[in-house]
Amino acid sequence: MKLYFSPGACSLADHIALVESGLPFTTEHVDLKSKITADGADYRLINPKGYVPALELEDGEILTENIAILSYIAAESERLSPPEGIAHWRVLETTAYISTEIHKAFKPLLVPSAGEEAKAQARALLLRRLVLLADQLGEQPCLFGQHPMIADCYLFVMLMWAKGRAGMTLPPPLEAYFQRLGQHPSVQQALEEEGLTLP
Ligand SMILES: N[C@@H](CCC(=O)N[C@@H](CS)C(=O)NCC(=O)O)C(=O)O
Repeated sequence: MKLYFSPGACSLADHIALVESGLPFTTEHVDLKSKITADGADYRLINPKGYVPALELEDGEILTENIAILSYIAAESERLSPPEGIAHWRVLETTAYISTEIHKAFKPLLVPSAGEEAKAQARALLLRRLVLLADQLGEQPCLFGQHPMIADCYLFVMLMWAKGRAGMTLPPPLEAYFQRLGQHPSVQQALEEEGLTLP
């Protein structure tokens, strides 16, 4: 498998999940401005959506969208999500919440032309949505217990953005969670491979 990524982008969630899964994979950097890959290919011919992540499967199929890629990694590795039952759907439910309600809520904070009022509203909305995950986390090390699931891989990146790009102060349980996950070997490996340091 090959993950097309950009350092620190949401593709970092898939990168962490791949390391954590133990599955064999390679990565290829995509310049999101020029849409050219490290190998000099036109990324839009690989993924017409033009954004990362994209995962090239062993048979050459290209899979896109974080929720699909993370779910694929979990299914292939039989790790990172319970295989069946309500616990499986709870992990997917939280992964979808992170993608559609948290990831998308960053938009005004990433667009240079957005005004200060729009940015302040985005921070307030993000905080309200993150608080629900802090409540879900409670005293547990990870969202669903002892071990990271695909939702944790994604949430870690969103918290990294919240602290770094958005300059937000996290609710204390999420700050402690972020610090804990930041020390996790798979997270450290993915960060190192993308040349990143923690905010
Ligand atoms: N719906 C997509 C969104 C992916 C996305 O927002 N990718 C961003 C990086 S985090 C990107 O590549 N942006 C560059 C662009 O759209 O040109 C998913 O969940 O995978």
